[in-house]
Amino acid sequence: MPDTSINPPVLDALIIGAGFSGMYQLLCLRDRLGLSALVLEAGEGVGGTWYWNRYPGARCDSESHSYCYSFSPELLQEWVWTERYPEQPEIMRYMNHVADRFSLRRDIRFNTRVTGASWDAAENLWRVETHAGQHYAARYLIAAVGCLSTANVPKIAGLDSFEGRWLHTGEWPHEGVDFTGLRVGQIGTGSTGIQSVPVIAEQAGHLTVFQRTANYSTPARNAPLTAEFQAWVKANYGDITQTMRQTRNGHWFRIQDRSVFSVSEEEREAAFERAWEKGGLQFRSEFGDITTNLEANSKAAEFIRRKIRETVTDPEKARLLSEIDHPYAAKRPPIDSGYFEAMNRDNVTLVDVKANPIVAITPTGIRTTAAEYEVDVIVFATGFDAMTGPLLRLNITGRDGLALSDAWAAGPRSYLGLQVEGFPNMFTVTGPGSPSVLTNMPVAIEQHVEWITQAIAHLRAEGVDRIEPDPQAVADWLVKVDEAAAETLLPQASSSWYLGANVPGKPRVFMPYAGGMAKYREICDRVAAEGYTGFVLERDGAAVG
Ligand code: N01
Repeated sequence: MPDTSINPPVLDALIIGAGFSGMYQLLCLRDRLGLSALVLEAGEGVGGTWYWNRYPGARCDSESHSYCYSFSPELLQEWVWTERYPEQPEIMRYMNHVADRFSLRRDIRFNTRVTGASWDAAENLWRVETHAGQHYAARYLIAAVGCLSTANVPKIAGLDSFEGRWLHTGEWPHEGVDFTGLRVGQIGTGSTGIQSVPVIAEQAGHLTVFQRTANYSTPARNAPLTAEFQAWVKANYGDITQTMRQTRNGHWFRIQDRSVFSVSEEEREAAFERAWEKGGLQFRSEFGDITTNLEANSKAAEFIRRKIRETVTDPEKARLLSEIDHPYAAKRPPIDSGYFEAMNRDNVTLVDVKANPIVAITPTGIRTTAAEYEVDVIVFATGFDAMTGPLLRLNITGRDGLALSDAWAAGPRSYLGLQVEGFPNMFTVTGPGSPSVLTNMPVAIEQHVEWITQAIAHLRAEGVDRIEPDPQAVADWLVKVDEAAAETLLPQASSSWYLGANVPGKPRVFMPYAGGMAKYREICDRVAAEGYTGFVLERDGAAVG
């Protein structure tokens, strides 16, 4: 029950998180709607996921000119990206620039971790508590906590007994870590692990990589941006932004319509080769059916496996790295800067923990069913309790004392990934059920933030005091999310975090909406244009409209 004995001033909106989502949500509600809005942020600074993910090699897999806000033409013109893929410090400089340029800091409370939020039905407001015992109250609660902000440290017996140091990539120390001469054990070979291996290997005395599931990766081909490209981007931002809003996954490149089987074997090979040389996530855009047709996918998959085998000189390492148990891009495809090449270093060992699982951390290392590996440092590149984890740890209680953890006991349920039944006036930015992690995130974030802003403006204009999804709309949307996933190969990767498979005990539900960003935008726009169909709007306890 909310503590109604404490009565802080009632704000129009409380936003949790000062990453890409929370910063833009603040700007929209405060500067465009003129509302009183405040952001509560656990970190000392802005940046969200990028604030915490400072691990060696941390770099964005989206290209820099597309991994930014598009709402301000002036900002697009004045900010200059220096590399094809921005490194974490460059993204942080950008986020800090945005915070200063739009005077956001004055309405962000840093070092403030939300520990509870509950709906006060009598007053129609959200009451929020922080780790320091502060109380806040607001008409609207907006969870802008990101999808990948709850570190997943596997519960391995003996971790407490480890005498060395252990770290998770998603909670990396700000002062950095000096691996010089040390024996490092890295667990995990997802997008993060694939980025960190080459950098740690350069510094460490020895790096032992513990691989559970082998992963496809294509070369990033990062490079400084030329003045010519920078000028081209500035001159064409209008078109680039337009394309990003129209494409399935919010990137600036289009996925070609043609089938893998519409060209001869030689042409296909040449196309894959060109894409490999070009580098980046664009590899999957060469043909339209790579992500939907298993046979078409197998052509791309085999090409990548062959490249791995050609790059990695040790036959056993090459086998372990290229025996991949899922279709290409059925898990989020990593891109790398020398991952497979790093495997050729004398100081890098690869351990197959699918065949011989890790059973314990000992005081001096990591023990599998086959052997013990002595290490000084353990790096957990083991990912996140993705999508639901960041929301569940807020301890949210909705209508009639319903805890979000109970509402989602069998998996996340939402309407459009924007609202949860039983949680009036609460919005989630890029929540489960929205395209979110399947897209270039800033595109998904801007769409959600703008939709929420427009919805709140509508509610205020119409004197509506509650909005909540209709149960039938939630049930129908869940079916649509399932159907959209089933039209792709995404559910076929049994170890995917999209399915919650990386966290023991987490319900296996395909969480993001795979129907594409452009289609999703259309659906959301239609819902708003038709008077917020699928939502229940109430004024003084009676349904409106
Ligand atoms: O996490 P992951 P990540 N024992 O969950 C392994 C985004 N990202 O941090 O596959 C042994 O993908 C696990 O094995 P398995 C991007 O969306 C973006 O790498 O579960 N191993 C896997 O190998 C990405 O998808 C950028 O069998 C264990 C690894 O740890 C998402 O973040 C850059 C284990 C975890 O891989 C998450 O990537 C980097 C255990 N107990 C990341 N538990 C950008 O460019 C887990 N693993 C924006």
